[in-house]
Amino acid sequence: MFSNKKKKDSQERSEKSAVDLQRIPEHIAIIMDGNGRWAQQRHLPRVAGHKQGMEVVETITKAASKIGIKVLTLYAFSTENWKRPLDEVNFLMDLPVKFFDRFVPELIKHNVRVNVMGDEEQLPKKTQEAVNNAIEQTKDCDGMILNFALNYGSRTEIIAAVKNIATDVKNDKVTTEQIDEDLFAKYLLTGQLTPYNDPDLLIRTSGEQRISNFLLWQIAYSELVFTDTFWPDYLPENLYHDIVVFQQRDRRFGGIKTQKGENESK
Ligand code: V07
Repeated sequence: MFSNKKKKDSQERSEKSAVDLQRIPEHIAIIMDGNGRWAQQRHLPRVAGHKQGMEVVETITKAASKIGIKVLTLYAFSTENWKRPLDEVNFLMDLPVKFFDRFVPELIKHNVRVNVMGDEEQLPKKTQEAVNNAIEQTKDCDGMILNFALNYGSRTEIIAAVKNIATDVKNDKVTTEQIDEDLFAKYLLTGQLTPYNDPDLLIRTSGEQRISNFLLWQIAYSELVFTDTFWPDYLPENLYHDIVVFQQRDRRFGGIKTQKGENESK
């Protein structure tokens, strides 16, 4: 008879062994949905789901870094989330502070570098400080990048890129002829992630099948995986499973697939 722990460990091992370590997605992005519903199901306040969700960020970060992911982008707070009740917003704004105290030493041990993309200016001072400290203290880590989308919205990101390009054209730093996909990508917030700007795999938890203004430009060729699991229940074995789903798909980019499953053209 299996104990729960043993059963969990063996599920984790079997999902992990199904992963082809030669074809790990380099950049995974996750919409961490379902924290509120997870809590409501347990008759807990919504914020209990966010708290548990933060623990899961830690576990999944370690699992992702161990199997060789280069960038893990997590949608932590969207520009729409300000519309939530004030109590909930306040709690959310405290999470980077809690995260910093609890997890930054662990991240350094795992050689993980923190990056944040989104409008930082609108965040409370204490949140900005926690974020900047996390970035600063992990800046020499050269393993996986843990990239938080915080107060992020993709349309705003695209408009900002357009404005910055327009300014650079006006100041003769860029010519209109030079504007192409590669140049445009450098002006997006993911420009800092080069050469891993675009996610290979986008996962959304909790059953919703929408993009919700996340990385609109960058997911042009991404595989999309929607899973019913709520984010606070998401375990390393779920991540390995979703990577296997990714590996089983044909990634053709409109080109011709070769026998080895490599792309002949992008
Ligand atoms: C947040 C926990 C995860 C579930 C989804 C929403 C709630 C980690 C951070 C964070 C962000 C920046 C940073 C360090 C940590 C975070 C918010 C919400 C607003 F530098 N988790 N988490 N930020 N949740």
